[in-house]
Amino acid sequence: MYTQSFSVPDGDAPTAVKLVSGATDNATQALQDAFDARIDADGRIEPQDWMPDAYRKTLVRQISQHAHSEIVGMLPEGNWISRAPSLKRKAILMAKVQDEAGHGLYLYSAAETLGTSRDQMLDALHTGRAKYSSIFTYPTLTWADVGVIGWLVDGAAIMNQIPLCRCSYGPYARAMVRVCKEESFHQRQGYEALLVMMTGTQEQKDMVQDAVNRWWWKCLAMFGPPDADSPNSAQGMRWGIKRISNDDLRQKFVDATVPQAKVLGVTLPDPDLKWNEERQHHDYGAIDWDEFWATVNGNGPCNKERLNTRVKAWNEGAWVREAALAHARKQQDKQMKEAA
Ligand code: BYC
Repeated sequence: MYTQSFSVPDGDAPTAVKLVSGATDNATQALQDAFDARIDADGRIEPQDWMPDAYRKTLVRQISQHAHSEIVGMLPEGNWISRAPSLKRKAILMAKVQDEAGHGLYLYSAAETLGTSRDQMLDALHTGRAKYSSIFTYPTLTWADVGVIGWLVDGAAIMNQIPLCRCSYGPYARAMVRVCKEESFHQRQGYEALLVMMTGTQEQKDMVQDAVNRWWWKCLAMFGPPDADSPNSAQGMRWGIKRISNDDLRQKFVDATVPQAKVLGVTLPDPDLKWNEERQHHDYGAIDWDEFWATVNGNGPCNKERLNTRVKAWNEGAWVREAALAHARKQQDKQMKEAA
């Protein structure tokens, strides 16, 4: 399994990329130099520190998309809470889906420290301007999908997110430490649920294999476009936001998952998947990037359904937000009166 001990080697940021400068005068140049020096020393940037606009913008983009992915990610699995096959599985699934809501909240809070309000971020999601992970635009057709999401989707998420615990922006890095601990549990519970199904009837085994067949390629695409087609990677890595490239993370995921699939007794649906002795990695087949981009651009099988569900939840929750604000105002007035 993927664990907290996953380590990221130092010094693999491409130094050929120059740090983007926001400096327009000497005073700003001094701030820029201090920022650059801290990044080069692998230090942390905190909310009160000066930072170039482009760094701030990139972080808001990535963290808010990440937050949106967490809360949209609650939906495919949430659909199965009422149909979980036992009380034990229902309790586990409810806890997991609740954890994802928590991850969204830590991440919105981290993004808010950059000066963008939660309302602004949610408005971008609800109006279709913001992205969220391509993986959550696919339907969960059977109970085995819930196990496979835990094993593969959360597994891919951990692979991508453990390096983010060392991201240069402090609030994001700190949020990711807790997120990764919880994701590790999510991944193990998914794998365990599948192990149990694989000791069951032939119908259950077929269900697991079918779910693996449908999710495998989507999980490989989750890591984002190939490095050569990834417009944000070089700068993100130079800033210490990303630590490992999309392709390298994808390769780590494939290499870690192949032995897990063997233990589980399923086949990964790729005839080109084989160990390459020379590279000391697995080779794998071609990912359908046209499908990936269609999904990212809002034309995946469940994009509309996911957004409609989020917008409905937001609208129906208006009275809760109003009541909470009214209560907070009342408490504040009471405290002011008592203090007077
Ligand atoms: N889906 O230059 P690139 C979870 C976009 S939560 C949609 O490589 P970057 C979980 C990308 O945003 C999973 N869009 O970008 C939750 C960019 O578009 P913009 C979410 C994608 O930022 C609940 C364009 O493609 N994890 O796992 O350097 C339950 C070019 O890409 C995707 C995170 O968000 C995608 N898959 O790298 C269970 C982790 N991939 O913004 C599980 C944090 C790429 O320029 N984010 N795009 O318009 C990251 O690590 C990075 O943002 C990415 C992309 C690796 C995703």
